[in-house]
Amino acid sequence: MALDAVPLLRNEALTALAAAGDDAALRAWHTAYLGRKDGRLTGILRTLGSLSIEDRKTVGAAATALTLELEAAFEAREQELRRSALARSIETGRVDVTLPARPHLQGGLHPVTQLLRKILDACRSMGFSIVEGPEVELDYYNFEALRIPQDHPARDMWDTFWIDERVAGQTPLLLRTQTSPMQIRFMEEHKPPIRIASPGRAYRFEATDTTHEWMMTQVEILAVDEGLNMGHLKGTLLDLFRRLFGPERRIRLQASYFPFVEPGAEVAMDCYVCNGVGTGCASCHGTGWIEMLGAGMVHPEILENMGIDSRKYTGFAAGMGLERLAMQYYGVPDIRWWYQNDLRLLSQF
Ligand code: FA5
Repeated sequence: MALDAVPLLRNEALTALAAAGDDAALRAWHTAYLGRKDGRLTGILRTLGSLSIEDRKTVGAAATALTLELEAAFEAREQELRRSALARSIETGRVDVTLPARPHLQGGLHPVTQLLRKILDACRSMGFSIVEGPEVELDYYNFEALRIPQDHPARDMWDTFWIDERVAGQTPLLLRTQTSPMQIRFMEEHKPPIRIASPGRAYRFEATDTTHEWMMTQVEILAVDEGLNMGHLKGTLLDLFRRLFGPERRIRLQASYFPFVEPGAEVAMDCYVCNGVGTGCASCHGTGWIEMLGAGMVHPEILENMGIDSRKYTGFAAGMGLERLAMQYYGVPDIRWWYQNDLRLLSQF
């Protein structure tokens, strides 16, 4: 062994220690130079026996001194690395408590759903039960049982999405064009007194514009009992609209035609923007009135078909489209905006 082995090893070990940049490198360095089994210093101590007594003393003392020096240097380097790791983590994980909080985006109910809930709440408090029915419907319920037979011109009032599949032995399938089929489905199963409100989607094969969508939400109202007349229909609708649009609202019934009611009516409400004045009002296009829904007295033939004695019982029904109602309620000028899902619009409600 060369006598300068210890100083050479010292230089090499200290250079390598300065280059060890993390915990793993530090451990590897310790094993390589100070390891009890295969460490380089242990290697030098093992070969002392081959030296003269004089050299053995010198080299032995130098090796012992280097062991102490390297252990101390190791500890110092270890602490240095810990300090800089801590400083780094403080720097990168710094929290600025003075920053304004990020807004917490919260979802909300669609305005049409909000209005639907208001209407159903009002219906419930007037004694109506809520029932729902299928959106994929049989021609029988959507048309035939409502006195709209095949080839009847009144079918033109409802542009229909037809479904290719058929149920064996049944009339064709379609996407219901209105919620009125629920009148039939309910009267098949229940006898008077009847008071139901039936909400749900209805579909029409429609060219869309500012007031026409191909999908809409309707609420159907049906009441069948002894002695019901147009006065009850009018009173119910007036109460409903006053609850929604304010206690001073008035409504107007105009004769209209739906095959399943007699008499039938288009119901309008006085414009709540101009209070029915009309002149110059964009909301009601200067008429003072806003068309709200179709309604009428349930046709006696339908009651009889459902096994309800039409000499004893009478009924009224109404069907309203919520997207148009919501346009009035929230002051939105284009029906197509509801389902474009633009958050700039929807987040306002
Ligand atoms: C009917 O659907 C009848 N079932 C209403 C009825 C029920 C009459 C019970 C008598 C007794 P109508 O097609 O007019 O009627 O539609 C009713 C409402 O749905 C309209 O007043 C309108 O608010 C809405 N509506 C109709 N078509 C569309 C459409 N394409 N887009 C948006 N809303 C529509």
